[in-house]
Amino acid sequence: MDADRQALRTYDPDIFAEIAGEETRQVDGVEMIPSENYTYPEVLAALGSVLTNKYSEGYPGRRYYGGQEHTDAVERLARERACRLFGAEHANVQPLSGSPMNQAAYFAVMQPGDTVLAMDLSHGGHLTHGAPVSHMGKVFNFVRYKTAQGGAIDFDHVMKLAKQVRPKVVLAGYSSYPRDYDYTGFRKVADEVGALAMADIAHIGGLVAAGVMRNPFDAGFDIVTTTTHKTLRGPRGGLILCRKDLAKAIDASVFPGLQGGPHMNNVAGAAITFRKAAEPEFRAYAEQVLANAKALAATLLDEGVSLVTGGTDNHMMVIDAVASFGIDGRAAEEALDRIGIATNKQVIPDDPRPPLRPSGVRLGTPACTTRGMGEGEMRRLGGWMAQALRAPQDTALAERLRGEVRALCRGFPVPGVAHA
Ligand code: DSN
Repeated sequence: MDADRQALRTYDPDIFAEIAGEETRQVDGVEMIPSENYTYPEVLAALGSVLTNKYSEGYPGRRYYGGQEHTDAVERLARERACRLFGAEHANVQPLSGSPMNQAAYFAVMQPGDTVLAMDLSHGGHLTHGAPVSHMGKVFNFVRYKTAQGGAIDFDHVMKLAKQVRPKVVLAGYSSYPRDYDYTGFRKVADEVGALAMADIAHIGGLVAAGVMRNPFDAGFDIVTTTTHKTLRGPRGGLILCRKDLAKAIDASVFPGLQGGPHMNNVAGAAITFRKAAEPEFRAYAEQVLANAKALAATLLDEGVSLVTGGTDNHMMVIDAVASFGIDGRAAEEALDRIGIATNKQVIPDDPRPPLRPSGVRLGTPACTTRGMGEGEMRRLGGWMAQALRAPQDTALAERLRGEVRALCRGFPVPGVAHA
């Protein structure tokens, strides 16, 4: 054990024990929440570095505090690498996470009360895409489109809505939608009504960076936001990419508009992440994330499981647990937790059930792919999941499957965890 860990163990054994417990949980279980991943040891080192001590309000070369020679260099590297990776003209690397990132983007280009066309939450949109319970849903006028049968976007419907409500922003993006988008369709809608086209690719940022999913900038989007910790595999954080002429407004909206000092240890971690994501190994990982999702979806479909939209084109899928097993999403999440597979309950399109007891459960393959699991492991896991969900009360079965999952996990180390 290194000296810092030893010091923590001595000083605060309670917190030390919880961190050690979480390490064991991550090692012994399969992480299938599609927004989670294991970051790189190099990123963990940056997060735990002295950069966490530094206040850096402002931007490189224009700060409100002294002593910025190293933080300026870090932020410049992060911005340059992000622009290169995504083909963007400007990058703001300071948003603390996904929600502030989208809030800052909205306030950069809209006034309170302006209209945004975005995806309905139950069809896959995110809270910050105008859910009435979110602050953004109160500040801006979100009009929300739904997906058509099978999950496709009905662009005639989106166009009709846009002509009616004349949005300032047409937003493409989701946190629970297992298909890819035709960004040119959204661009056409935005052009027709003189709106900006913005994409929130928080979930698929890593897959877009690797070139295995479509990049909204290729369709001429104006603003693209992504978190840095999901498929990108970096530290928790947000990234706003945009056209050069929007850079000033975006930067002013992040700081001083919404935030104070950026977390420079995170910015350093993001810079490392963007460098990693440009390497051939990352492309191989991203291809495997998609192959694993296809294999897992095919296994579940073979088991007679009902998947929202009938399958997946990205890293995630949503099981309709009520239709498949006659249990709600919370019961399904708990049954899978008992066998060591972490997932999350999820609303499905026009779900008649409440958010804490919805009809669905959402799964994804980024984290287990980072550990090195492949299609063979997905087939085994899919079979175990179906067994567990068919008999959620069977404790002997759950115990046996828990043992199988633990044994499987032992063959796939978690990056950054030194011990098993
Ligand atoms: N919490 C993220 C997710 O799980 O999709 C989005 O904010």
